[in-house]
Amino acid sequence: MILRRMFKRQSEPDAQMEQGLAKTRRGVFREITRLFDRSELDDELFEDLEMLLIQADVGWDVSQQLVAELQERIRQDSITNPSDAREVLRLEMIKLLELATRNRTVKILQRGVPFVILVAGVNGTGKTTSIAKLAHYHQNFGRTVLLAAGDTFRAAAIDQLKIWGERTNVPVIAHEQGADPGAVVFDAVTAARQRSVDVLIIDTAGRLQTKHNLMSELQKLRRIIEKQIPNAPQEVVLVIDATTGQNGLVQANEFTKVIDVTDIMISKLDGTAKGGIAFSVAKEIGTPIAYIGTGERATDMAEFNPETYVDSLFFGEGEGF
Ligand SMILES: Nc1nc2c(ncn2[C@@H]2O[C@H](COP(=O)(O)OP(=O)(O)O)[C@@H](O)[C@H]2O)c(=O)[nH]1
Ligand SMILES: [Mg+2]
Repeated sequence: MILRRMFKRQSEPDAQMEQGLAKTRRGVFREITRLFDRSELDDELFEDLEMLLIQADVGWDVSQQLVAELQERIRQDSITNPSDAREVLRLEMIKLLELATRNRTVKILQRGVPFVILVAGVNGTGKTTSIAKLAHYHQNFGRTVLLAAGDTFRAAAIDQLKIWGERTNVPVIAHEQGADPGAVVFDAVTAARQRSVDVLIIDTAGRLQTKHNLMSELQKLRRIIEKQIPNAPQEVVLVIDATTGQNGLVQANEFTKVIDVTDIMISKLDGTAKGGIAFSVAKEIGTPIAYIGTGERATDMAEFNPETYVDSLFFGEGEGF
């Protein structure tokens, strides 16, 4: 096959994704696109590409794999033009991310039957903010939402969720600081059923110092939810902070070992010039990436789409080629 298509955007632009990835696009990914402005596909180009991918947080193994696949395709298709090679890379990157989305189950929400979302992740990754985003997201579909302040460690954490509740006009079930998170969750599930709420979103604590306790706590919360609503929680969202790079990945793995994470939200993509973390998440964790967080407001979120994501890394409004 000869690639005639020039490197150009194929996907529909997504304003949220594009804006959120501006830093990344102007960072390492700009250098990656520039690599292919060279006149020749020589070894140096592939070495530089691998180095830049690693710098972009794509991860050592995944970067090597991408470059190897690119070289293989170039050989097979007898590609000599760098801009054609760039298009092959683009397609390889999309394919890799599709690995992470193809096994996402389509979830059906039933009016009046609480769809329960349990949100987990290391402290500071952006759980509470992501909950506000998810609340806003479901409100846009006309769904009623209820929040549960399951992170009872700090009073500030409870207050923060309450503030988001006020801002997004969503009621919050909360107990005092230090209360048993299980009791909060029990009350919240009961309230959600009584009020026939469409979506219940549960905040959780994320202290790593007490890893064992933290994980057994999450398992306990899950059992409390299940007892009242069969098949719930229908969604367990793990929040991964894009700015923590490969470290975040290691922590994420701990969670996926213990609770059945159904969906990943990559937060703070606006705060990094790298953005490659999605590729390592796709390859190393395998849990579907469902959402991305691109800022501190409730509206700063997008549904994850591999093609739009890759194109947002390379193109932007008035940018690209
Ligand atoms: N720039 C940016 N900041 C974020 C994003 N998500 C969360 N934050 C910030 O990260 C910090 C920690 O967020 P928080 O929701 O409290 O994390 P939690 O401890 O996991 O609940 C706060 O200052 C948030 O405003 C995001 O997508 N982009
Ligand atoms: Mg929090």
